[in-house]
Amino acid sequence: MRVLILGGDGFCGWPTALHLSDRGHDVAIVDNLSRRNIDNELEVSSLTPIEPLGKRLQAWKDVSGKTIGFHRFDVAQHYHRLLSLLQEFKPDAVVHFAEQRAAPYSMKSSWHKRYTVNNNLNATNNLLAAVVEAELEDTHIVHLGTMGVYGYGTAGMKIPEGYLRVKLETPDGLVDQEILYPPNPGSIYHMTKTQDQLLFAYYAKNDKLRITDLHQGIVWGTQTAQTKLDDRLINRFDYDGDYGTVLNRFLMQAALEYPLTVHGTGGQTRAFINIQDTVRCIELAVKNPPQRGERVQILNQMTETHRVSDLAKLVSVLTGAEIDYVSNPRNEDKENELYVENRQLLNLGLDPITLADGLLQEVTEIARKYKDRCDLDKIPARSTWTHNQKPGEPTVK
Ligand code: NAD
Ligand code: USQ
Repeated sequence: MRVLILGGDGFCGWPTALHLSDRGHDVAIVDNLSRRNIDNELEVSSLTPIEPLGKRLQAWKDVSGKTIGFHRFDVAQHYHRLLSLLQEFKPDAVVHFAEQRAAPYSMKSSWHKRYTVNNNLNATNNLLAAVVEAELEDTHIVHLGTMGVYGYGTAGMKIPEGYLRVKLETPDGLVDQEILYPPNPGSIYHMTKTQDQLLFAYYAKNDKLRITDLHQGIVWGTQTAQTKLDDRLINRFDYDGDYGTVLNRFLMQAALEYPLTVHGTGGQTRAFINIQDTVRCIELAVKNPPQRGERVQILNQMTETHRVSDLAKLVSVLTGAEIDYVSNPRNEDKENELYVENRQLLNLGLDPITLADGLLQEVTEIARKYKDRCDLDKIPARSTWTHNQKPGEPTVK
């Protein structure tokens, strides 16, 4: 298959590009390197020493003999570049990662809110409009969405895969209907993903585009079978207060003997998936498109749920790290239960990696290896959701 990967230099996109290339697909990446520029803006870098994309691609050629193409442009702004690339490359699938993905970054200021909305919604709409204009009737669009579109409190109900069955009261009595699960985003970033869903639903209905939306949980881990093959292929590891996600942050903090920064009481329950399962799920999704004219295929891409305080205790037992309960910089429920349906990817053959599989140790070792690259000042989460909140500064250091 010819697969175009939008956002292929990022944390999920890079290992996906390698995985699909390894499986024999003809892969090309589009990326505007905005993520690397945001590192410059925040004055932070990946804990792991990632190479420039040109070096990464040369390393992959040296190791595998395979070539991955690269096109550097902004999907949200350069519509005609995207259109002509689609017309030339004629991809069987486009995997769309090219969005600003950090909730805290999206809440930093009015500029960051507007940037996130403009970037994410225009990237998605440009892709959909260009696939229609290029008349790529069979091209399958696979988008990386988020579990956060659902909100996390469901009063004990299992979150279905995208759609909710409801009964409509009509003059003829109750009528069954399926609707998109009511969106309930917890940040401007998550809100853009709920709006992406409407764009997908509309283009699937009006233009019969074939679309899969993967509602992914929090990704943890860093390396995959391919990124391990050569130091120059190493994947990024975000640890800072804006981009670092919770479990990777705890593992990195433990490696540095820095108290684990639990927000509030840590009663929030979230969905998780290891990066190696991310790339496998995307391959499964690419291979299993919906038919033209079908509704958007929505798959919950997560393998387990954990409460943040339980994760902190687990990492503490594993490593001896202290736990610090810091004031929560976010506006979110203090605690919630979370039950998630994820049968579709399991039925397609996903065999999940879990926290119990020994990988926590492997990630801690990577963090230990590169701990000298960490800037301790970048660890606290300082973006707050509202003006009157206090940032999550540690109480102990
Ligand atoms: P990332 O920021 O590491 O990667 C995104 C890539 O897209 C970057 O390389 C960036 O430069 C590029 N990009 C952004 N806007 C672009 C544009 N307008 N034009 C061209 N390139 C652009 O993020 P990630 O962690 O790899 O996440 C990828 C996707 O997966 C995101 O859409 C995110 O919402 C979703 N996701 C991530 C996680 C996670 O835990 N990392 C969890 C669930 C869902
Ligand atoms: N948290 C802490 N301490 C920390 C960091 C986070 O207690 O040091 C808490 C947060 O308050 C939150 C939870 O951990 O309750 C998760 O935070 P996170 O930063 O790990 O995840 P989130 O902001 O939800 O975003 C990440 C990715 C995003 C993706 C989302 C999937 O950055 O791209 O969409 O996970 S999900 O959470 O399922 O919506």
